Amino acid sequence: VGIKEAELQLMKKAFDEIELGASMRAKNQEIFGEDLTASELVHHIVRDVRSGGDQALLRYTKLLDGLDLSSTDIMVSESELQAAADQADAAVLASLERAAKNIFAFHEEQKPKSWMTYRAHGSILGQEVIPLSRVGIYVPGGTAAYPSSVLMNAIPAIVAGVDDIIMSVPTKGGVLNPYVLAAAHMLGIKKIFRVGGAQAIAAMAYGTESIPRVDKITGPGNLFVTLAKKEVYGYVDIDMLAGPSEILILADEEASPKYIAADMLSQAEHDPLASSILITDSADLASNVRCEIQDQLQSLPRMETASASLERNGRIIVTENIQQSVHLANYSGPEHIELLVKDAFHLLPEIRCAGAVFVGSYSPEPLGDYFAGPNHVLPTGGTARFYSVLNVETFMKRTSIISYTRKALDEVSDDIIRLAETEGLEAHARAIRTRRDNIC
Ligand code: HSO
Ligand code: ZN
Repeated sequence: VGIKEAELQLMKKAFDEIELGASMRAKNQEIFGEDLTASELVHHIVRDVRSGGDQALLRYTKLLDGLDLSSTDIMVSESELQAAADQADAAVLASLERAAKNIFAFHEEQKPKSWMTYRAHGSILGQEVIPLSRVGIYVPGGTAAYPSSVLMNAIPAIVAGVDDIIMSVPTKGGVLNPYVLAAAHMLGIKKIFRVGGAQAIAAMAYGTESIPRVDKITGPGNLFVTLAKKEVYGYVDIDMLAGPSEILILADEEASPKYIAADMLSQAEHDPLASSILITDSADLASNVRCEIQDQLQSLPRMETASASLERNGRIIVTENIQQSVHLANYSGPEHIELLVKDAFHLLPEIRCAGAVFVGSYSPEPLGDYFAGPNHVLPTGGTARFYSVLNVETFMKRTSIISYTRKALDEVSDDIIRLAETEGLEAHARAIRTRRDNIC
């Protein structure tokens, strides 16, 4: 399709290939006295927090984040939460509230129902959908401390009916982003722990003296957080393994280069590892977008991050026709895809692999990031092949219900006995036979 395999591979960032940065390597040496890979380092941290509890958690928080906490200040106090809410700009709070309202409304629609159905001879089969008891939301720190992500993670959990939602947030110097706290306060989340990284994931997975053990951990994080989620998976559930953010724009000659450039930059400003790709069958559009990006980039406050990201993972790909564009888009399986083509809804059924689809010129990605209602925690790195967007069911599990009457069981007894005997499981066969033959 006119594009090299190597180029496509660039779109797919495999975590295993991400090297430990130099400063992390030095820290690594300092802590363990050996040159560990990122996964090995995370393995040590998780193991130590599992066995050492708070003490190990505090030790790693000091070593890796430079934050000297005592057990008593791991949890954010009630007064700190209240103070953040009181100091927050009223207009920002009002916008957060309007966003929350839309997010609640959208997720309410998703709520799965338990059901029961009658089968032959009065037997009943069903499925119960049960909320998880306690979940842990990881909110990244640094420049990625997003209050919008607090809403996106917590609201589906609230709608699902989770009893206890806890949150962990890494902090620079112990100070939390006030809007992250204000968003949590708005939703009634009270247990917020100022720890982050692999050690926080381990603490939520196994529990420590200060942090209760959860059933599931959700929310994006850096490489170490992601590797830690992978490490604890199976002992707790996780939502997904998330990587840097991505946008893929599929456009034809009628699309606006200004809109496209703006949307690509909106993704590029997240992270030097973020990726922004335009696929179009119009060479004219491609070159106009290129100029527009240069123009718009100059005045961007986060120019440095955005240009690093574009240089590394920015692509403009010209195809021969729209079918090729669709093929490539599906192959890449992006986190976000924008369809900026005439008759975009016509194309929609052909998009088989993407976290979220934004249809038409007036549905730019930030609309979904903040406000429309659908979730912004989405599969990345091509994992839209098998992961879904975070949703209400992420916070629920299904249990089957089986209730047969005597007559119903009698009717199928011979089949079950035959199958049990075929598997060499005589006790199974007898459990049926005692009932069939009415031996009490
Ligand atoms: N685009 C990000 C979400 C986000 N954007 C939060 C702004 N704030 C990943 O989907
Ligand atoms: Zn965003």
